[in-house]
Amino acid sequence: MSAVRTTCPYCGVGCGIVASPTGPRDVAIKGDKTHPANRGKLCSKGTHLGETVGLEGRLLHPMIGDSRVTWDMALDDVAARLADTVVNYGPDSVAFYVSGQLLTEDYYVANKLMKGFIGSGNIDTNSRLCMASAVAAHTRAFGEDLVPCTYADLYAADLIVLVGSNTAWCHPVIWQQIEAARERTGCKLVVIDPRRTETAERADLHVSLAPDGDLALFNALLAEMAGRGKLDTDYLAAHCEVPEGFIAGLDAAAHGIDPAIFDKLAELVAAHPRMVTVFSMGVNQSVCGTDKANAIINLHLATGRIGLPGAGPFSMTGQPNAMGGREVGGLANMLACHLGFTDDERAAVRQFWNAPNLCSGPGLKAVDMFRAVHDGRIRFLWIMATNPAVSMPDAMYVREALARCPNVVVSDVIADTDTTRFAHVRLPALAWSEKDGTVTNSERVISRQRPFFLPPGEARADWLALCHVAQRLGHAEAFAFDGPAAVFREYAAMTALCAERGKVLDLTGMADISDTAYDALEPSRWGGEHPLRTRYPTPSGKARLVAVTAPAQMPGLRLNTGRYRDQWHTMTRTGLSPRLSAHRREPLLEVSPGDAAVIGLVDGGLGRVTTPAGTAVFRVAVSEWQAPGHAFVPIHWTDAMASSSRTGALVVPATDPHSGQPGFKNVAASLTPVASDWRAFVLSRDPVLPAAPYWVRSRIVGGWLTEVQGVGEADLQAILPVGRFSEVRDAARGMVRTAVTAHDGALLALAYVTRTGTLPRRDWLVRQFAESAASLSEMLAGRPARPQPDAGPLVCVCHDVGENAVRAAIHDGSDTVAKIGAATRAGTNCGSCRPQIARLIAQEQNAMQEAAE
Ligand SMILES: Nc1nc2c(c(=O)[nH]1)N[C@H]1C(S)=C(S)[C@@H](COP(=O)(O)OP(=O)(O)OC[C@H]3O[C@@H](n4cnc5c(=O)[nH]c(N)nc54)[C@H](O)[C@@H]3O)O[C@H]1N2
Ligand SMILES: Nc1nc2c(c(=O)[nH]1)N[C@H]1C(S)=C(S)[C@@H](COP(=O)(O)OP(=O)(O)OC[C@H]3O[C@@H](n4cnc5c(=O)[nH]c(N)nc54)[C@H](O)[C@@H]3O)O[C@H]1N2
Ligand code: SF4
Ligand SMILES: [Mo]
Repeated sequence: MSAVRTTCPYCGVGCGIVASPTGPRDVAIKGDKTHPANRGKLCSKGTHLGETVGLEGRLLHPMIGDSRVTWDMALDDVAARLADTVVNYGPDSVAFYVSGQLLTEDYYVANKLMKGFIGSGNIDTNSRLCMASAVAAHTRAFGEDLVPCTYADLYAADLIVLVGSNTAWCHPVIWQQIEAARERTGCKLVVIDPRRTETAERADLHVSLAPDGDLALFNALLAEMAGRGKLDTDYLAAHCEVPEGFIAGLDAAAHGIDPAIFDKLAELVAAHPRMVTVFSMGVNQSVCGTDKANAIINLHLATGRIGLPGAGPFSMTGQPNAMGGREVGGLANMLACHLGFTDDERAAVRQFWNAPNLCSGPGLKAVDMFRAVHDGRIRFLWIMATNPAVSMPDAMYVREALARCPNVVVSDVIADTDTTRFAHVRLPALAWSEKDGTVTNSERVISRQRPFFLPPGEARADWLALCHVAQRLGHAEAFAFDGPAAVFREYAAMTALCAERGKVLDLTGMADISDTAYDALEPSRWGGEHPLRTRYPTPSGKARLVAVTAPAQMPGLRLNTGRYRDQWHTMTRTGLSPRLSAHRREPLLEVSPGDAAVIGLVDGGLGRVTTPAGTAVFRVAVSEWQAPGHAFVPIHWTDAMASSSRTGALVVPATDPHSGQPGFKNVAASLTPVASDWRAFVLSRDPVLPAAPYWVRSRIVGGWLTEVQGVGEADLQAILPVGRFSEVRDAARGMVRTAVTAHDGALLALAYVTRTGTLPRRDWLVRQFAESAASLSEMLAGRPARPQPDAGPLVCVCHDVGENAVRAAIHDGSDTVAKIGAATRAGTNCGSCRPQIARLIAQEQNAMQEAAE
């Protein structure tokens, strides 16, 4: 098969990819130079997609319980469960919980089935956990869920303010383009984040603030701009509704941060009218997330910094198709296509769909939906393309809810996830590389995801499984789509209902697109470059400033949660990649040195986090980058990958009153050290399951690396594979090292235990294990017999360059990231490690300077 142009399945940047299959499940991945989102660039996750498209762990057949069944049996069963539940308990006793990782076509069909034909508003999506506050803020300010910017604005701006966004890790291609713009134009960069991140480290100004301090900060900034005469009074008068006394009521002193930092920020903002404010989860995931987003939008409206090249508030989307889901109406509080639930809108939708049972109003939002499952109001739940047993707040409660629910259907690509464990029926979905449809990225560009592998086993498109159930429920005609293009045509035609009501979402130009034209569809943006400047889709035609009040600061230690550069969510895909797993092999509890000292946490030890919702254990990393009073843990680890490092178990289900979005980033917590008697790690071909209180596993070439820590006797023998055991012991230090080989001498496993000593270097052993290069005695020694150059911890995953090579190049005179790239190749492919290289340069230069003094 020749090269196929498709779109990356990870983040909302929506990078174009050229995929060239090289075997039945092998593919070479390149950035698509013609795609407007990335112009050929890819980050580490996109670059290494090839390592995640194998069939390992795939769900290949429909399953009822543990029995493989035919699609017909599974679909009959799902339809019967759904129909029975509706007959006995009414339409609101069933629900769909879907995902921003579905295609627009999947989403459209799911929404149509639930809201139009089953007759309940109970379809919500994991975008509730992600974008709901931005959606609510857009709707309050603009009258429609509209992102008023495009990536081009980032290159036209003189000042970029990143609020609650670790762009270098989470939207890396945007980050690379921001860095390029800074080099070209000298554009200034501000990062507002309680933590110092690799993004914050590279900024002209890092504003560290209290959790949820953004509201006070942006209100104060607006007052300060008013005081400095920087408001655009003409724009305000002509195009905005301003609440009585709003601006006069703001306090320029109540910003809650160091006054010198505030002054610097105010100077930058005052001096640069071409300003883009990018915001993501540090804003949205908060019990005041909608207000925070409106505080940002208020500043832009009042200074007229919107709808012009290089100016606007820019909500960056998380998932590849969170935007598509918002467009078709996948949130419980939208009806369809940017339409709400007024009589007029409902009548229009009823007519368009010819819907017999149009729902009467909004359904339950995610957190409330799982509450209703828990208390038995919802008795049928179909989960698609999301892993709520991990990613929902108060995940233990969510698990209880799933365990109690009499009918759980899960559509996934993976057979065994923390969520599929609760499923009565599992339906095998098509994965990226097989799926066929469209997604919309952060800048409203619709792109095609195209298949380049045949569906494995009996996997089927999600939209098709939905149609087959709809047909069994008696709605054959309304769900007779013969392909994704047919679904897309209907959706595009339906946007006429928005356009007729003065809204911007309008795809009617594509309502008649032929199958061939759909197949060949080039990336296309709806709404144009700047849909909002002089006319807003509100009744008055004006934008609305919204008066928002800063919350009181919460006392005590606060837990913040977020992402790592090379892992995606619950690791069902990135966790398969040895290269991506090398960046962070364990989930870290990051705490400030002061807090660590007081609590007794030591760097490299274990720490327990306890919140009102639950508890989890992580490896401690004492870090100057954490502000005192804040701790940070990653969201990615599940029960499939670790003994007890699930962050979802820690988050309380408090939500924003406007958006229903949970406050994932500001949770009261206490920390305690965890003592252990011994520490170990195991390299094995197949996963091992230690009976120890702490273990974490990660992918390596040719197997798994499992870190283990425990109390009492260290008995790892029982979990090692059957074979010939070779052993080295040192009783004094409680050291045991074991190698297990097969009869033909092939290495099966290595295990290293110590009670008081140190363990050998993992990275060297991981390489030997992959290549079976070193001798058995060298491996038991944990080092080569004759010393060899040591690469050190991996920096560049693409070109396999270690820290020591980078440091050596710095000593040889390479003093910029570009020069390091020329000398070592590090950072020259995906560029995700460039912030890390910059930090190594600064470190080495400091060290050299100190040595010279
Ligand atoms: N590598 C990687 N990339 C991803 C993803 C992934 O899983 N892995 N997921 C994708 C998805 S779905 C999403 S939603 C995006 C998320 O992308 P981001 O929003 O960039 O990611 P997070 O790490 O969740 O949070 C961003 C930052 O918010 C900060 N923050 C916490 N509280 C506050 C606060 O009160 N105020 C401010 N100003 N900042 C605060 C955190 O310290 C953190 O550094 O990433 C997308 N891209
Ligand atoms: N504590 C804390 N929790 C968080 C967050 C946080 O910052 N802190 N962030 C929240 C955010 S922003 C998000 S977006 C969520 C993400 O959380 P989830 O949506 O739960 O995360 P994923 O791991 O992406 O789950 C996607 C699932 O869908 C499957 N899948 C992939 N493609 C397809 C497909 O085409 N069809 C089907 N049927 N299945 C598919 C995958 O195998 C996987 O099991 O987590 C949220 N939870
Ligand atoms: S920035 Fe990375 S993860 Fe996001 S779409 Fe592009 S390649 Fe994929
Ligand atoms: Mo997200």
